[in-house]
Amino acid sequence: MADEVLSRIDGAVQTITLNRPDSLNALNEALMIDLRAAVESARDNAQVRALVITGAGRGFCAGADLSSFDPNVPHNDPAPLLRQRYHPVIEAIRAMAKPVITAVNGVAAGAGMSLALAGDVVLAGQSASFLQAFAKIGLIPDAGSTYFLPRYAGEVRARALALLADRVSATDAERFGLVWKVLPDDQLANEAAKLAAHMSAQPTRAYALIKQALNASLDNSLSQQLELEATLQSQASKTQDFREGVSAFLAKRTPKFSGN
Ligand code: T3D
Repeated sequence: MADEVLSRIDGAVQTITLNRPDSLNALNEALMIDLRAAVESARDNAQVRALVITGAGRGFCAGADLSSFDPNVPHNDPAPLLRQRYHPVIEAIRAMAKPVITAVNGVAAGAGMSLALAGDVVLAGQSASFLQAFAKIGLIPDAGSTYFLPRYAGEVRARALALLADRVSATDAERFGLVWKVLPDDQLANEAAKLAAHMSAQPTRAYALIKQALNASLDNSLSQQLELEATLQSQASKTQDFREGVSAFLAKRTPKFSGN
């Protein structure tokens, strides 16, 4: 069987490529199992200090694979599948103590859009598009879309995107706050690799603590968030990279961060 997910490590960067191009990288069970394993290996490998997730071919990910659904047979309850296969991937990306870049090379639909939005930095090729496909087939947004959309795009856009299920261009997605940068298609892979290489040489422990603070931010009061910042800053200030950052600043040289 073809590898549903490709994974390679260059230096301190792991790149995971969804690899079912004929179906725009639709998420079947084998792909989800492999994706979870690849994401968890990136999380657990101390050598890896940045992760890129992208798609093979002209799509990023078309969401759940609909080809095995039989409209004449009651559909298996999706809740266990979501809990076992989708949630661990989305949660691992968000909680990972290293930066995750999603390089959206084509259409990101349904849970594929959720996966794209789970990244810490979302890059998109000019011809990429985003689609909350769920309502078109009588489902609701899952895999985190109802969490990400109002937080990133605001309530008004979240509701319209989810309910109307219109396909949105990369440029509009950037305008809505769903994408950090739109790049020419032929530069996306290189720019994602360059950004990942840069981020993999930054203070990884501080990055992890920044993610922790931002992950908690919108659920906290100001007082709670101030307290969390103080606690996490205390941890950041004990890292080798903090010492290195200040030493480099004072010596007017470029810091060399070890990630510790
Ligand atoms: O029970 C559970 O699993 C619950 C979980 C749900 C999570 C979800 O993600 S639900 C949402 C599922 N996804 C969709 O509804 C999207 C379906 N796809 C589309 O709407 C369109 O394909 C796109 C808008 C994504 C792209 O359109 P276009 O015109 O660029 O491409 P296309 O021609 O429609 O698709 C190209 C091929 O990919 C085509 O195959 P073919 O005809 O060349 O053999 C198409 O069937 C296949 N494909 C696209 N999406 C899926 C898919 N095959 C299986 N599953 C798909 N989701």
